[in-house]
Amino acid sequence: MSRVSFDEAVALYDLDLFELGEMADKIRQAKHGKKTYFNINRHINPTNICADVCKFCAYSATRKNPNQYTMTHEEILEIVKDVDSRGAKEVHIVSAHNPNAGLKWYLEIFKKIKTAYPHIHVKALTAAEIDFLAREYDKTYDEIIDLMVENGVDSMPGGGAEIFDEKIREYICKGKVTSSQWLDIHEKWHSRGKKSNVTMLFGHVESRENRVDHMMRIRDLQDKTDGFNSFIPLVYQTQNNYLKIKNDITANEILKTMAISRIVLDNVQNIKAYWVTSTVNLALVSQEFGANDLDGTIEKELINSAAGAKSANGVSVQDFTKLIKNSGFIPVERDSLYNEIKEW
Ligand code: V47
Repeated sequence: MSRVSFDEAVALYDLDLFELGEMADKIRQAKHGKKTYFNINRHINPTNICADVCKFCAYSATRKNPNQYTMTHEEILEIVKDVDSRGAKEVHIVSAHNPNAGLKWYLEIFKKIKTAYPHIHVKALTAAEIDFLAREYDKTYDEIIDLMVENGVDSMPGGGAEIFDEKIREYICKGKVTSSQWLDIHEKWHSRGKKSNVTMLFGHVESRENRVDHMMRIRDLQDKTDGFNSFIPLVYQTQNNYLKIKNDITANEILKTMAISRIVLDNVQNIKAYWVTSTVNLALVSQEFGANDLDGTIEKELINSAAGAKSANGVSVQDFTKLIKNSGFIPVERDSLYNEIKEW
C-alpha cells in the first residue's frame, strides 16, 4: 500500500467502519500477527499543582480540584519499592507544572530510582514538562534534556501533544508548549539515540482534518528520526473540566480514528489502545482495528481518572492477559522499548 496523503486520509473516514478495520488489520497482522503487547508498569503522578490552565484537564489542583498535593521523594521511592517487589518493569512519571517544587525535586528522583532499582525503566517528563522547566529555570531544552539523561531518564512519554493544530491548541491549552516546540523537544531527545511516544487527545472540539494533520506532523518527524515507539490516541474524558463538551465521541469514530492512525502512520510500529481512556472493552475491540498494544497494568492513574476514566485502579496481569487471550489475540509482555519478555 502506498503512503496516503492528507486528503486521502481524511476521505478514509467516509468508508464503512468494517472496511476500514479490515485495511488496518491487514497492516497490523503483517507487522505483528496476532500478538498484543503490554507491560507491567506503574503510573506515578507526583504533583497536581500546575502553572498552566488547560481547559480539558481535571487533574490540575489550581482549577476545580481543591486538593493540592506534592509527593516527597521518599513517598515516590516507597511506591517504586512496592511495585518492584510485584514485578513492575517500568515507572511512568508525569507531573503537573509545579512552580514551587524546584528543578532538583523534578530531576533528582530519577537518579534516586535508578540508583536503587537500576533494572526499572524510567519513562518520565513530557515535552510539556520540559518546556515548563526550561522556562521556569531559564534553561534551554538541550540543557534540560542533558540533565534528564544524566539523572537516568530512559525514555519520554508522549503526553502534552494534545492536538497540533494551532487554533485548536490556542483554545484548549493556551500558554502551554506549542506544537512546534513539542516536536522540537522530541527531535532533540531522539537525536541522543533515545525513544519516546506520541499521543493525540481527540473527541473534543477538533475536526477529523485536525486529527489527520496531527498524524501527518508525527509521520514527518518520524521519517527524520525514527524515534517514536508508539502512537497513543487518547479519548477525551468529559468530566470535571472546563471544555464543556456535551456529547461523548462515538465508539465508531474512535475505532475509525484508531484504524486511520494505523494506515497513516506507516512508519510507527506500535499503535496503542490506551484502555484508560477508551475503556477496556473498546481497547480489546481496537485490536481488530489496527492496535497492537494495550499499554499496561498501570496500577493507579490520576490524570485521566480525574476526568472520568475508570483508571484510579489498574488491572491485574492475570485479568489483563485473560482478556487479551479471550478476544483471540496473544498477550505478549514487553519491556518499555518493545523487546519481548514473555508470551502469557
Ligand atoms: O498529556 C488530560 C491527557 C495525557 C484529559 O507515553 C486527558 O506511554 C483525556 O500522555 N481526557 C497524559 N485525556 C497521559 C499520557 C499517556 C498515557 C498513557 C501512555 C503514555 C505513554 C502517555 O492525558 C495528557 C493529556 O493529553 N489528558 N486530560 C482528559 N480530560
